[in-house]
Amino acid sequence: MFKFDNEYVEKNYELAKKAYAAFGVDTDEVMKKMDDIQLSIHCWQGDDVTGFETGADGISGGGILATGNYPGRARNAEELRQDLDKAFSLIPGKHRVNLHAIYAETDGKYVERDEISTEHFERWINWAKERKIGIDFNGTFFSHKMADSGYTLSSKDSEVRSFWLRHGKRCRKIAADIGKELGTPCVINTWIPDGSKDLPADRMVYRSILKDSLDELFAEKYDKNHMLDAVESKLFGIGSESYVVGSHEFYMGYAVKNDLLLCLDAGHFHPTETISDKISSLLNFLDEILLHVSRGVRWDSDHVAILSDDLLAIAQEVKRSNAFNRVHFALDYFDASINRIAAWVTGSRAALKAIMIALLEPTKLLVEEENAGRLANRLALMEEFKMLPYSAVWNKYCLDKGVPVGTDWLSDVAGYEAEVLSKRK
Ligand code: RNT
Ligand code: ZN
Repeated sequence: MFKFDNEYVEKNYELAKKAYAAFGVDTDEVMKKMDDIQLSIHCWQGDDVTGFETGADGISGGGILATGNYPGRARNAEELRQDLDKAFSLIPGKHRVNLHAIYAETDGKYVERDEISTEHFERWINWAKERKIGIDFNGTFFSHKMADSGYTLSSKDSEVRSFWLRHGKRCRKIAADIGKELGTPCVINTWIPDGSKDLPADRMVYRSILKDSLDELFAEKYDKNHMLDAVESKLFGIGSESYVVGSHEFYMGYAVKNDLLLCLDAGHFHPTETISDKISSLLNFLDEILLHVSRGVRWDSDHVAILSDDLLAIAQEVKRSNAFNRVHFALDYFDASINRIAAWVTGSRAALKAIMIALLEPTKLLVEEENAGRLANRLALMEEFKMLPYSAVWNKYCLDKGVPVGTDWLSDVAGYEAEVLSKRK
């Protein structure tokens, strides 16, 4: 495989620096800005969204599905943290980890979801403290017998609904504790699978129930320095093809009215609909938003993120709106058919590359052409900027951060697979 030597990387960088300077962009500055970018890296890629509850055997239902049986899935929290450490060592920068309630550590004891508390996340908190990284959180409203009807917080069954309300409230308290302990607000995202395979006769009733449930769930106010609430919509899932209670319009209305973060998952819209154009609209009404960086492929909303036009457009919109301090980039995908560390690294590096390319864009020049009405020039410059030597800046950034350049990290993953993953039965 092609291997970059350091001299090649340095020389290329010097040339790239000149090319960007010609358009008024300081590449050293951009690399400094990259240090402030913290992705929220989802723990659930490491074990196919299984979690550690006693008796758990992978996600079932709930509109999401991890397919594949590549060997080496993390079977417990120790293994998952070890795998995350490996992935983090191959991704430039310092990033957060995103947990789900099912990653509670209960030492072999079955603790019902409406009874979990911060103590079950103590080891995660200590691990994050040692690494000086933040943690984000999610209630888990799927893969559970109380979710088998297809409805949770919007259920007509008050027993089901109150169970999930107790779970959600516990999760918010855990998130607030985590944020306080770590000194960085914990973003807690609420996604529920509620919906229907076939046409509902009464779409209104579930949405009214969900609204009431959310009012109760979010009634308790927490310090925003400790915890930030987000709500995530979806268009359809497996088994909820005809109707999803928490649709985009539903949650957009709810978030705006109640001053929450809205979570936009790139895989949760019509196949030809992208989320990039939504960012500047939402930021006129919301302080902050959460993104789930993912890739929809046909019916699946959760393929490994890649440096696609869509992802680049998202990063450009955030850059052009000068909103990196208001937009949280979280990853959300799960592929069980390939090496899971490689899946983390590929997706994380893709997100960072997109952000770096956006930061390197000579946006000022585009806006000048736009303001002067020279729209042909604006288009021509946009085309030209696609060819700027961002890869040389990216390689230099990786080198400076002490992570492998190019695809050198693949041999690290192969070594880890041989030594660690392949021994897991
Ligand atoms: C599901 C949502 C949700 C989940 C994670 C595991 O469609 O995207 O964000 O993927 O919570
Ligand atoms: Zn998501």
